Amino acid sequence: MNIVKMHGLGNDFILVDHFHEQFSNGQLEVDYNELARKLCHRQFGVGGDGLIAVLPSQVAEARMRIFNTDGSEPEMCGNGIRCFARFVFDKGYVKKNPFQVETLAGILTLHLNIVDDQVVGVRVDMGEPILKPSLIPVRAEGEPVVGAKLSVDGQEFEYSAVSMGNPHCIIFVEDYSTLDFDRLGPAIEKHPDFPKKTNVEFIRVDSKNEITMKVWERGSGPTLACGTGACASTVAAILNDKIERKVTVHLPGGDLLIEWGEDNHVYMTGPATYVFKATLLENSLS
Ligand code: ZDP
Repeated sequence: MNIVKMHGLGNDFILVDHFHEQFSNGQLEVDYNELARKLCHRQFGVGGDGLIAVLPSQVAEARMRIFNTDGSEPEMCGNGIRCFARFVFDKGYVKKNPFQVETLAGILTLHLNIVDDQVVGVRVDMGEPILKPSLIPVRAEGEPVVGAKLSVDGQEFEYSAVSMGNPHCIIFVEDYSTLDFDRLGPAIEKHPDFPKKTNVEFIRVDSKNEITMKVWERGSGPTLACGTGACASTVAAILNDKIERKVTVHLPGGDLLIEWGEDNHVYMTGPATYVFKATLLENSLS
């Protein structure tokens, strides 16, 4: 099996190219959940924050499926879809620009920024944020969910909840040095108020156009960046009247440009980088 390793701001993915694979009964017989668990492992596998399956689509130019390191399948992945876009374009599977990609969060439109035949960045129309509690999903009153209360091990936190196809719990912090990230991240991820679990973002507002974010991802733990998380955090900070509609989000792995447009769509712009391509040996994962 051939794989390609890519990353978006240090959020790293293993891409498995099944664009031209033969389907039986319309279904490809690959256990991606199992493959993700094995390949993403940083000691026993290749290492990655997620596995991306590159697939053909009936309704868009290509279809992306994304899997977390624990094998679960989220609806969407912001950093992953930029890597996916660069890959399918460079492979010649997609010749249009902009073009559309099918995901579990719907069909998204992507625009490649090409300089000297090279994809130097991707702008993704991430669609409209989902603010209805039952759809995020979160057990909370009111819409949007802003300033809601969460009790974790007897400690109370105020949070905002936003879905970008996948759920996010956003908490404002002023000082990261006093944040018990490794304990709170997994505790909030699995908090019963989030029936499908949640990604957790701790954000600091630096100015009207700048926020800093530290993320604990559902199903993958701490990562260097999260595209959907940066979008959800921007929306949450705007709903809390803390920032303007176009901001730079500083993540441990670098910066993303996020804009919540007047058309209610969230736009994310950032890089997609190759690391290597490789062939897995037949007995390598048994
Ligand atoms: O929702 C989830 O379970 C996430 N772990 C999916 C991955 C999100 C990602 N970090 C992103 O950039 O949006 C890849």
